[in-house]
Order: sequence, then structure tokens, then C-alpha cells
Amino acid sequence: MDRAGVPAPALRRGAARVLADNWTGASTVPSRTLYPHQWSWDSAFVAIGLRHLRADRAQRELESLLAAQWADGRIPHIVFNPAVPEDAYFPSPDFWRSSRAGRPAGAPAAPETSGIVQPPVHALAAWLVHVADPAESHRRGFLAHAYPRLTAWHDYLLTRRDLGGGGLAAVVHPWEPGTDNSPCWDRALARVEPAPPGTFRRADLAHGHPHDRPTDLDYGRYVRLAADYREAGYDDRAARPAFAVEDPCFNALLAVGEHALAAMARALGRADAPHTARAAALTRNLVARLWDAGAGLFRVRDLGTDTLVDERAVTGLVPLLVPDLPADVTGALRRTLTGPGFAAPATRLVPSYDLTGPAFDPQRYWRGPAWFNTAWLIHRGLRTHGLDADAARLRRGFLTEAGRSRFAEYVDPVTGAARGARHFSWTAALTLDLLSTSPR
Ligand code: 9WN
Repeated sequence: MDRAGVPAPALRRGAARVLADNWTGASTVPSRTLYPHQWSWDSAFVAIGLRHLRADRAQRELESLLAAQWADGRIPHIVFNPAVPEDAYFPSPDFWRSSRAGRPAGAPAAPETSGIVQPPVHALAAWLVHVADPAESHRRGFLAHAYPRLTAWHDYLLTRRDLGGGGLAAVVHPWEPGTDNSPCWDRALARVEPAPPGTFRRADLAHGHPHDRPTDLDYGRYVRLAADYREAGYDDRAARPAFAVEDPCFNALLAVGEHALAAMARALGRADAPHTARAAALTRNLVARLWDAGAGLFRVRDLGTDTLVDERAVTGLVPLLVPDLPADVTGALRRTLTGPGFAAPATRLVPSYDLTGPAFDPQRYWRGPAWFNTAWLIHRGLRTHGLDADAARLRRGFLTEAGRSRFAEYVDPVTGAARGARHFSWTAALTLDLLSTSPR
């Protein structure tokens, strides 16, 4: 039976209100309380929703992120707003020290940023923003500005970050794949010596409930990894990361991003062949290095041991987004998605971690709760492969729970109880996007 949701017109107004409240004049904060700066993959998701309200703002959202790009091509995971007090978020600019410590890797003199990255959703976002209003895009020169910068971003990931040598990008901190506290990182993270508790002060617990957030021990390890990277000048040629993994969601987005860059190149009258070839190679490498046929989903590869991590997470289903997957892979992903590990009948959302897995926790951050960005990505993947009935079911679940939770950051996948921040930007933005696409 359907749970009652908020009617579409009110849902649209509510989502637009969240984006208006979280707009700072040049970009959007994920949450005014918990995350008061600009975040990389959040901005990409926000732009995808904003394009239905204000194409110019959607373009500016991505342009302000690109303005903080480093000379080595990396797009930092946080761009700090100098008007926000230092202690509003930890790690703050005086921890990352990008303009000084990041100089060897080409960090800009301003603005201050973090030194790590997040999943590459930006090329897909930029393409969707362009097609929403090509006239405005041409008038502002949006595509011509974004295309070389996004190409440099992908170049960085495909060269400096190919730490495993298998043609996939590695991430060197659990914040980089965006699914910070996933059980997929536990084994690799256990090898990291935590920073002593008294040496840093968390800001997240002032706004988030301790049961919803990572533990102090995990935070100590996050701090250690980031500090070590900083001490190496954020230079991937010099750094010897204690944590390095290949994540299926991150690499699937890179492949899809290459398809988007190919479309951009064509629209600009340039050659698309390099991007098409890179998308094909990424798709092959993703399947060769991360597909686990026995488990029916993609796994994380721990480069510390060069083995697949024995955990089942939503990130292993996101590669459904990739268009040219072998048919047996697509079929198996669909079965896993609708099986006992990932089908949450009450909410129809997708939990971040296997409901039957040993580490499942319905409340704690990326260890079970359902997130709206991964649901949106899987919805797009289901549509890509013509699995329209599954997509329509997920869309209904998404819209119902987004409205009921007041655009929460994440929800309990079993009960739908809201968790984390409320009035959360990407939940609102992706609600707008799904409201604008009719179910097939
Ligand atoms: C660290 C902003 C970000 C998201 C991440 C999410 C969370 C930050 C934190 O919030 O991470 O980057 O402090 O926990 O895990 O995906 O981009 O919304």
C-alpha cells in the first residue's frame, strides 16, 4: 500500500524553498547548519535540480566550483566561504591550508579549499544543465568554459589517481567516494593510526546526533589521513597513502562523465573520439576489476591488499548508470536491487548497505540509511536500461519519502524516519528533477 506523500505542487514549492534558502549568491550550501560551505558533488546534484528553476543559477553553481579548481586538474571537495566562521565546520581552512600546503599541486591562492576530491558527477551535471536551456548556455558561454576544465578534472583522475595501474581512479580518503562511513572502508581504515582525540575538535556533533554520525575513532582516522596528505603537499606523485581503494560508484560516474564530455565536445564542434574511447575503457576496467558475479554487484577493491572487499553497499549498484554494460551484469544488478539485501518494501528506497549484512545500522550515516542521491542515480540507471517499472517504483518512493522527511539528508530505509540534516539541498534539487521527468 502506498504511504501518503506530499502532493506534487506543494512538494515542488517546498523543494524550491530549500534551494532558495540555501543559495548564497554564487552557490548552494548542502545545509545551513551542518555543511555551511560549497561541496563538490552536492553542487553537481544541486545544479541538476536548479536547471528546472533557474538555468543561469545552475550554471553559476558549477562555475563557482570550477573557479576553485587546482592547476593539476583536481576539483576540491569543499570550497570554503570566507564569510563563515572558522569553527562552523571541521576540518576548517586552517586545517587544510590549501593555498600554502597545496601550492606544489597547484592549489589556487584563493579561495581556500580542502585538498581531497569527491565523485565526478560534474560532467553529467554540466551536460544536463546545458540541454535544459541551450540558448542561455550559449549566451553565457557556459559549455565552452566548462568543457576544458572538466576534461582536465577527468585527466587528473585518470592519470594521477590511477594508483592501481588498472585504468580506474583510486580514492585516498573515505570522504572522497562521498559515502564516508560505509562498512566498505572499515578493513582498509583499520590499518590507519588515528589522530589522538585531543588534537582536533569535531563541529558536526553540534548539529548532528551522535548516533547518526561517525564515531570518534573513525574521525581520528579521517583526520590522520587528511593531515598526512597535506604534509605530502597533496602531491599524488609524492604521497604514499595509507588508504587507497577503487570505488565502483566513483568510477561509474567517471565513465558516464566521459559520455557527457563526448556530447559536449560534439556540441562544441570538437572531436568526441577520445571521450568515447575513455568511456569504453572505463566500462571494461570497471567490470574486469570490480564486478563480482557471485555477489551480483560491484565491489570495492582495496589497493592495500589488491583484493575485493567482502561488503555489499549501494555503491555496488550505482554502475547500473553505465550504458554499455554486459547484459548479464545488468540482469544481476536488477536481481540484487529487488532481492532481500536492498529492497526496503515500506519506503521503496535503496539502503546504503545490505539490509541483511553484518554491519547494517538503519541510522548511522552510510551504514544502512537510504540517501536520495544514490536513489536518483539508480533511477537514472534503471531508465538507461529500459527497466521502467522498477524506475517508476523507485521514483514514487523517492518523492514520498523526500516530502515526508522534509527533504532530509537521509532516512531509515525500513521506517522512513528522517535522519541527519533537514532542508538538505540535494534532496530538494533531485526532487525537482524527478518531478520534471514523467514516469514511463
Ligand atoms: C564530509 C555534504 C557532504 C556530502 C557527503 C556526506 C557528508 C561530509 C561530512 O556531507 O560528508 O565531506 O562532514 O560528513 O557524506 O557525501 O557531500 O553534504
